[in-house]
Amino acid sequence: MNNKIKEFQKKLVKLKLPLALIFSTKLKDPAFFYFSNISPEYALMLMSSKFFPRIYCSSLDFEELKASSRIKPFLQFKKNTLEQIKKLTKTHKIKKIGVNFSYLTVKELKNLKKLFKCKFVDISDELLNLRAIKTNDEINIYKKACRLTEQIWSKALAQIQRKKLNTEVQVKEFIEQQIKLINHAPSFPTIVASGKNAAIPHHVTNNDKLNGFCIIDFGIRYKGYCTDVTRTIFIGKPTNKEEKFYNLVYETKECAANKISSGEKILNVVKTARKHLGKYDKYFTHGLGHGIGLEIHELPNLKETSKEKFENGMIFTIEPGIYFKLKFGIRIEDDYLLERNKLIRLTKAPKKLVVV
Ligand SMILES: [Mn+2]
Repeated sequence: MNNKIKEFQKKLVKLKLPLALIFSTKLKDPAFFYFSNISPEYALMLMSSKFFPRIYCSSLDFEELKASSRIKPFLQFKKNTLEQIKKLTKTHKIKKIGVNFSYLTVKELKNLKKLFKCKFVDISDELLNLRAIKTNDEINIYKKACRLTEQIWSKALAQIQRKKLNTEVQVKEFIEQQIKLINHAPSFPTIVASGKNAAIPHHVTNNDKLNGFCIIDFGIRYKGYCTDVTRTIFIGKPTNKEEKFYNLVYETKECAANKISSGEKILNVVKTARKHLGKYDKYFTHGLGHGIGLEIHELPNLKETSKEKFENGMIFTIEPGIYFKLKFGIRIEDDYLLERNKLIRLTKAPKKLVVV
């Protein structure tokens, strides 16, 4: 992560920002964890464009986090810490300070403005762009996280096949229990949507009995990083037409994946996927995918309005779906890594519809 710190410092120089303050407060900025490997209750990271950063951490978890912090010096946050930093800005004639607007409350920013007589500049885009390109360490974490995610799914599927799990909520609870058993957490509340419910992309899992197409969308948080996969299976006997719809969604995912290379415009890939759906395009009502990382939705955003290009080191989902209101829905989502201009599928949704 030291390279990422250097890269960020270069961005600060470009922005003519000699100083950035990254806070871990109520809103827990993931950028704080990104650089330091810790997520304190209350702490401040002082990031200068020239010097290695330092952390001021409140006494609450100071001793515990001191050892695991990647960033040293690791100092105690005291009553006068902000005053001292203010003095520093005066001595060095600093007029502008970068802060992450996405992770400060309005009140926190207001208080900062009151104390410092400086201009505060939003650095949220720079931080997000930095995080979009994964380091080798992050890639290794992801490979493991995706393996664990697949194992959890295999266990859940086996239970569904044995008729041990018969309702949406039973599947959700089983998956989340298995995630806890290996000492991890779900990256978001598991979605299980079956029958008509599957036509609602973010349906709230309920007690309905599994029937027809069944969408299961879940992920785990492993060492801070989120996976996100969706499987669609069929309970009962699908018609030929229903099987064809599954194949169409699967092929759309493959078709998008085949188009991806470093330097390819994201919007072109989205257009290719939509074109593949043909007349069913209008039933595909959400984005094609999204970057994943410390947060479940990160850059790149696989949307038609995107102006970005795919780059090596990006980890993202591809998740086409079609939804027929009050009838059924299908979504297939895998996690991918673009590495050395090769697209690697980190999770593997089955090509053939799984029928239970
Ligand atoms: Mn997703």
